[in-house]
Amino acid sequence: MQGKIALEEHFAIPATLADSQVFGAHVWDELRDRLTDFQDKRLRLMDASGVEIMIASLNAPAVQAIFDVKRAIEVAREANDVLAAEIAKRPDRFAGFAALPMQDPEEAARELIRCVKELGFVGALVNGFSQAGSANSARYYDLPQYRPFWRTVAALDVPFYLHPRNPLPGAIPGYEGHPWLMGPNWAFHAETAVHALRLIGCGLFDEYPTLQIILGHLGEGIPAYLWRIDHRNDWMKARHKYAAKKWVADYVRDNIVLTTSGNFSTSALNQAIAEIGTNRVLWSADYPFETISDAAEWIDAAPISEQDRLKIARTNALTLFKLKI
Ligand code: GRE
Ligand code: ZN
Repeated sequence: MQGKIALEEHFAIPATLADSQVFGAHVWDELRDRLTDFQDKRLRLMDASGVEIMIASLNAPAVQAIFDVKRAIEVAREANDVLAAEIAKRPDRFAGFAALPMQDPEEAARELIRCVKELGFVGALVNGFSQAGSANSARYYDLPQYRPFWRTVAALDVPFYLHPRNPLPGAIPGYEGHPWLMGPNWAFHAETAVHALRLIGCGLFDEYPTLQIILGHLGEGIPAYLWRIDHRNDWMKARHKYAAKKWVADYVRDNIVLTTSGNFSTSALNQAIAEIGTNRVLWSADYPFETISDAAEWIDAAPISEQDRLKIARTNALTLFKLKI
């Protein structure tokens, strides 16, 4: 179909480019070119697969891994300015997610306001926890110091994409000696699912019930475990031990939105739809780490109704981001 909207699609600036090299060293010449290009190959690949609009975001872990807080603030601002300049060349084809220096919640809120109000961005994309002050620190956004930041996100009424990053080296002993388990093979999903569940459990969505968190890769595994999480939360009628008031599934269905980025599995799509509903599943590719045509050919042929295909590949995004096209 034509008119698709894609929303987990990345670019890099010189200061963040090297972060992606480990994920594609064997195809680095091509990957590097794709990460830094906007107006040439990216647009041609979008045209070839019926993608009308790409909501672009910085690569990973990028700003989240810059533990010099001042530098993290500078790099986020620079990346957002580069993105705004590229969008300005083709506002009919590109939109933007803000990179945010979450190391400093006040600065992150300020930068998000600038990006939404001055640059016209449609939300934020953040690569998991932030290292702040030292390499082995990990700040997760359920921590109390982030509540004012979330108040800003809720007031701006824009979605927040929680994108994967790897856990810190040595943080999970079970991964040692098995580097193939890192990154998109496994660790990205486990890490991001835990972060999303922390946000749910801390009561954030009781305080800001309209907040919308986007998860890629068809939910980072959460749809497959939704029943079991709440089953065990209620085991033998023991009250759940998190601060939030409702069931985890209630928050997932009210406050979480999923994309198909990098997970072109029809059974995973069907499970996501069954658990969360067709209004909360959005098509995406995960360019340039995935191939846009693979994602497009898959959704174009997926055994779902034409009405659901249109929602997943286009109209759910128009609604979520209030796009006027
Ligand atoms: C991503 O951004 O989702 C990503 C990477 C690196 C490898 C694979 C991948 O940043 O999906
Ligand atoms: Zn991605």
